[in-house]
Amino acid sequence: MALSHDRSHEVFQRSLRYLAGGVNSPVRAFRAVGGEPVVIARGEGPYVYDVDGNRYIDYVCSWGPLILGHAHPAVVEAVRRAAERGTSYGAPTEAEADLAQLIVEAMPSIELLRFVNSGTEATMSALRLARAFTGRDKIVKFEGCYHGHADGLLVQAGSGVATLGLPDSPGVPASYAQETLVARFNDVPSVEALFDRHGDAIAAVIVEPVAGNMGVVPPQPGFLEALREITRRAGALLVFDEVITGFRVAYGGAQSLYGITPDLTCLGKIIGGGLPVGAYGGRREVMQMLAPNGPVYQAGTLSGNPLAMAAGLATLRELQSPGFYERLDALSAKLVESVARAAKSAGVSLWLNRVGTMRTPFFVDAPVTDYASARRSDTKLYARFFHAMLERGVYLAPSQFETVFISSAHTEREIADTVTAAEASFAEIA
Ligand code: KE4
Repeated sequence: MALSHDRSHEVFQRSLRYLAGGVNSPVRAFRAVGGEPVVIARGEGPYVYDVDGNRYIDYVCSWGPLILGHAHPAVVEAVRRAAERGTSYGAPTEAEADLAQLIVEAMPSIELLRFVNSGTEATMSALRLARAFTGRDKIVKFEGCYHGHADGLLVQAGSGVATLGLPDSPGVPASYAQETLVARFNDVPSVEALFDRHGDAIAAVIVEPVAGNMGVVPPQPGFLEALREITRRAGALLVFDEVITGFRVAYGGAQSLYGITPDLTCLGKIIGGGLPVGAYGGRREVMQMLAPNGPVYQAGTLSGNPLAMAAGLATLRELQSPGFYERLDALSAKLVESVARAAKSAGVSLWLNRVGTMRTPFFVDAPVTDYASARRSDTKLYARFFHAMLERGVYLAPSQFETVFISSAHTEREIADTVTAAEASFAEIA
């Protein structure tokens, strides 16, 4: 029996009157999968509930931050207690030092850091710093990788840009875009070619060490090592955008998982426990260039906000519990294997990429190792699968080119229910 979405429809129609596209971030509008978004009323553990009272097993997890699930008691209590003391001071607080210390202890490549309010601010600021430190202007990014919506980074980006098939965003002056060079993920020669041609003008290479915004694409053996060597040799900085992977693929992020030491790291999502946050940090000699120590300016009214710090601290403290990542990794592996089996028995071509609790089911019958291969996915079939699962109470990413997650609130029960829904959904769309 189809779920009722009457109230979602009513609320979304009202949103359309006041909000551009009815949303505050494009991917939420369901444009890539069709239909209207369900309007969420609340979350609890592994579930979200829409305004019609329908319950869904949530695999979007707010696009990554909610590694503990929705409304985790420790996070709610920490935010409540912080709010009761006041919500913002615009002055140093102890919580900022506490959270910064946890992050520095988790990621030794980060000797100093700065909190900001989003991943976009983190990457934008890190690249300004890299340009100042090297005295160079060009940046190398990878097609299909997304680093937020700062002007120079909206070039052949992933996530919502890929989802909506936007060539690149209008409004970015050609003079900015031309400072951004684009290579192919997992393709070392494409990086070497750019350095051969522009080497002494390249300030930094920015990369998602595990791509999450073309869907999940793991780094092939040697790829990250090559980026480290090429940048070191050329005097450019290696910037790891760990906004998704930080504290997600391991407590020490992808840099600990793959044993690579970047010069700068960008963080977000999990370190704010679901509240607005970003951070960037790295080598002391680079970070010392930041005002007030040095000439590179970056500021923010709500940076290091007490509520975000409280939620981040409560979250990271939970992540330190023994066996946290091992249990989650095993559950994620079981889910992927079961869904792959279900697709195979229904005769549906599926290529599943997974790194820990990051995964993407690509509707394609060949390996997905970069943006070009990801783009071969059947996005129309993905859209049908998305809605078939939604109607069976499973909330996936409303785009083929995104990552889905699990949280520590997900249990064998939710995995079993998801597999049952997937078996029926594959049968429906095959
Ligand atoms: P925010 O500015 O959205 O906090 O972070 C930008 C960002 C930077 N780097 C990486 C690797 C990211 O994945 C993101 C944002 N991720 C998207 C989802 N893939 C956020 C979801 C959205 O845009 O609504």
